[in-house]
Amino acid sequence: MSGSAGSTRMLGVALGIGVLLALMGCTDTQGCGECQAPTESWERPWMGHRTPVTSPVLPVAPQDMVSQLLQRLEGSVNLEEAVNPSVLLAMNLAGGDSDGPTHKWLLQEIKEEAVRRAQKDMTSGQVALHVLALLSSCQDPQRVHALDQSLDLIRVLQQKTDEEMAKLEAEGVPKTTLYSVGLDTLALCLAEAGGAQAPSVALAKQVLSPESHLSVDTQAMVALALACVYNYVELQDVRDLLREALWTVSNGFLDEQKEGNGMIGNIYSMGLALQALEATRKFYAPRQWDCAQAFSVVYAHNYQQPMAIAQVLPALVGRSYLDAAGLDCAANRDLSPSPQLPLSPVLGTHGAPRAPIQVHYSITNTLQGKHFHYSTSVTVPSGSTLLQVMEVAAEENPQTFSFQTEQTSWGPYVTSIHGLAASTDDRTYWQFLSAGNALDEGVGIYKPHDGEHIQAVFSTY
Ligand code: B12
Repeated sequence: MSGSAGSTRMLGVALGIGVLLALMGCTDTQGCGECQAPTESWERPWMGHRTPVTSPVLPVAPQDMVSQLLQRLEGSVNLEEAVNPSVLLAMNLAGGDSDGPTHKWLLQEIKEEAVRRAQKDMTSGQVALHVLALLSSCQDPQRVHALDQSLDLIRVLQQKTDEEMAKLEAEGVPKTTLYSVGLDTLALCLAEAGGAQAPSVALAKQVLSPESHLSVDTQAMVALALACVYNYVELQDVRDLLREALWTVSNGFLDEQKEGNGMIGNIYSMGLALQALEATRKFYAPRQWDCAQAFSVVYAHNYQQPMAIAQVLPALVGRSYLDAAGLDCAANRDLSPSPQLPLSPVLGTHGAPRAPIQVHYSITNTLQGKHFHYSTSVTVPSGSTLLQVMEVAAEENPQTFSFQTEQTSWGPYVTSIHGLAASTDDRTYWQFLSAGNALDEGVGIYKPHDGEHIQAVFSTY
């Protein structure tokens, strides 16, 4: 193509985008989610009216980054492993090909898993994630058909949310976590089912309580839930409470972003924090969000874990989990990954043998039963994960350093060390620290450096 023909076409594309942006009502040219589709409202029988938040699939991040992450997400789907509803949710929000085989397989597995496990051994948050994944696939969660059975997943979610709330009211802590209660509330609200208002009030109170120190991830999930419920609530005092909580969370995030040069929490909380800031604009208005600064932090990171990608991708296309129920499933999806796109190389798996490093590893329990503290030093090839360090320690001294893991959506989760198991009833877990600071990655991906001291400390949450 000649230079002038090429630049004419480029100009045409730019003008086309300009017209599109103008039609969308975009207010600036920063390209990070300023654009909102025209909204409409309709009557709801159970809670007044709501305004849908159906923003368009407008790639606000560079298109090739979105396509690459989407491709990585689809590539992570493994027929041998448990399905992850967050992956389907993100694929739908980011405009992945809903007719593709991966998408169809995921949807079918999610329905089957719901029918098989929802009433047995799923937590409320897991049920909520299944509801969100189904809603984003234009499926009715009240009628999930699979394995010759039919299940009302909303009813299950309402029951599990009631259990969370009963414990929260009686003991000040939910059955699982406030993060999950946020997910429950969001899913009930988006499904337009009853039961979202009471938990939203409890969550808003938690946000505003000076005693509760909620993580960025939890605050973000709670903000998404409250922003949804706010649209339905008519009682003035409830609206005021939700507005105050949303103002508090969103302004806290904006302050933290300013202090941290764009970072809110850590790199893995950015996905939900961006989603929350996108969904709560009216609660911090007239304050402006320097979204370009926050997005630049995310652009600089090469996300690999499917869960991390699943949480950040919606924000990169200007959407949030709040859009899960408002997707036009019949619309033409044009963001599906192009098969030719090269993926970044997986580093450090082959080539020259890696130099050995030494890692100091200790395990401590001063919380429960017989207290203990053991230390060791292990030598592993550089680039080894903490999990590999722990495996070498356990091989060398199984009596002391044996441990167990459980596969989760974020990778291997350490459930027990030296025979001492974490318990959801007691709210205990094995926490990992380096030089006294909690690691912000799990053992499956964290790579200690030479001479590093890693501590595993039995803790409460
Ligand atoms: C609640 C929570 C916890 C709780 C879980 C308690 C419980 N029984 O519910 C506690 C406090 C125990 C916890 C611990 C840790 N967590 Co945590 N956790 C979360 C949080 C806020 C919500 C997860 C959730 O409930 N999801 C909803 C449910 C329905 O989905 P689920 O798939 O069933 O969730 C399970 C897993 O997520 C698992 N889990 C929770 N955290 C982690 C961390 C890792 C590495 C793994 C493999 C699994 C795992 O527990 C959940 C409940 O069973 C997320 C935030 C987020 N953005 O996702 C961080 C998050 C997943 N945790 C994180 C981290 C780093 C940890 C720790 C490694 C911290 C540390 N330094 O020790 C430890 C895990 C150590 C270990 N033993 O292996 C990071 C993971 C980042 C990454 N790239 O790997 C996140 C994203 C927070 C962040 N922004 O840094 N966590």
